[in-house]
Amino acid sequence: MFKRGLVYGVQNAALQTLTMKFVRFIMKNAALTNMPKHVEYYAKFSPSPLSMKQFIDFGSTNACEKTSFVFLRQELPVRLSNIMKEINLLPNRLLTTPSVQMVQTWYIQSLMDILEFLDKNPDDQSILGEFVDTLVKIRNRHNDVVPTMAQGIVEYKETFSQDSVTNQNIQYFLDRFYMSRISIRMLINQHTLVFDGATNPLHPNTIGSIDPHCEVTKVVKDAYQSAKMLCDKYYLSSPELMLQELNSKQKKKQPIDIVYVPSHLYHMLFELFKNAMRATIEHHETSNSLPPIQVIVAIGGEDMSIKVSDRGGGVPFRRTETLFSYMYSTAPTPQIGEDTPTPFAGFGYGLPISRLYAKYFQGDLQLYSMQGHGSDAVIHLKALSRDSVERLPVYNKTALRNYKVSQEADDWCMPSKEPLDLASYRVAK
Ligand code: P4A
Repeated sequence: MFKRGLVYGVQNAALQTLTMKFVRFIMKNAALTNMPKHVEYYAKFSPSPLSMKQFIDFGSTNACEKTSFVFLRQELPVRLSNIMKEINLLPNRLLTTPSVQMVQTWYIQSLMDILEFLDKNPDDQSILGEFVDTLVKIRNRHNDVVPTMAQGIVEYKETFSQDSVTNQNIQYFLDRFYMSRISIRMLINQHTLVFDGATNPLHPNTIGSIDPHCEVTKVVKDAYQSAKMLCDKYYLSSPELMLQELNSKQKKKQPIDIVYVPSHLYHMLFELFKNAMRATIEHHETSNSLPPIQVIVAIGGEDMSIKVSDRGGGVPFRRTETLFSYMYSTAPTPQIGEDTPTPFAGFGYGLPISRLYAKYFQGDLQLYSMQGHGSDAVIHLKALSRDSVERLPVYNKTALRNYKVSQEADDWCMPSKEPLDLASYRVAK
């Protein structure tokens, strides 16, 4: 019995290895042979960035589902193909990991799904219905792209060195890849939300996912409350919120509002509050009072900015960049039973992806930390909707060149590990 089981186990393992090799071979060849034709064609087009005004016009009373359909069946293949070209430029050791191969097959499948609609009649109402169903299917297929890519990075890190060139290359690719994903999901969300017939009963005045009068402090309070709930759960206390609004541009005393996607703003603020709370609590472990988190919301002629300040002791200046690094913040998923840290903050890609959300409509997210004191995280967004235009990666010669950077010597000296004793050096000379 035992022997047969063992033999069977060995055969099974060998068979599995062989099957995996075969699957990878097929997937790699499928990716390399089936893809080029359509991808090559659509990657020659540049994506067309939309402005907030265009998003709103697509989704307003004069909204035309037909126009949106005709636009998307061209624009989605263009955005998918542009980024698929960049996936193909990843170093082979990363490109051939099962995770990245999986993501690549999702992109191929979704491209094929949309191309099915090329020869369909836009005046046929049932075609428009099928298109919405296809978009929903595509959105669901790509739900787990972020953790799957992260798994690919883990696998790659195990076999490759974590030098700064590798870090820069991964950073460059993932910033563009995730920005492309944010934009594709935005297009899909707008079409499916606007043309599903019903208005959102909770937010009757939103246009798809856009709120033409997004009250910033409401979102600040929501995000603070959610982070506070988590924080109370894990640490049994939480810092207070002090909120100040400075309205110099719009009518004074009126709440500040902008044309924006509330879910994007919430995502960024929730992340910043979790970080600020964690730093505050861990820095004041021994004292029995916590300094509050101070938030300032300000608007001027060009910018609407939100500053989240804490007195959590800050991080060394040298480390602020690593807080935004995909490579350095990718840890293997903790094994069950191991000493798992509290899943409160500091996991995964919170900061880098929040910064992408800010940049998506021409804003930014910056962290100014003073070690020994605390951190200021600032979200800068455009105050005017005409300045809020999608910021999209495009595949071209410049992008291609950025994937071909090689490991060359730095043009700045490395500090010596054991500094010369200058005094004795001079004597000796
Ligand atoms: N000090 N300041 C911050 C952190 C520390 C901080 C921190 C130890 C570091 C990592 C982390 C969460 C917090 C902050 C506000 C921020 C970011 C970092 O927005 O006070 O998780 C990765």
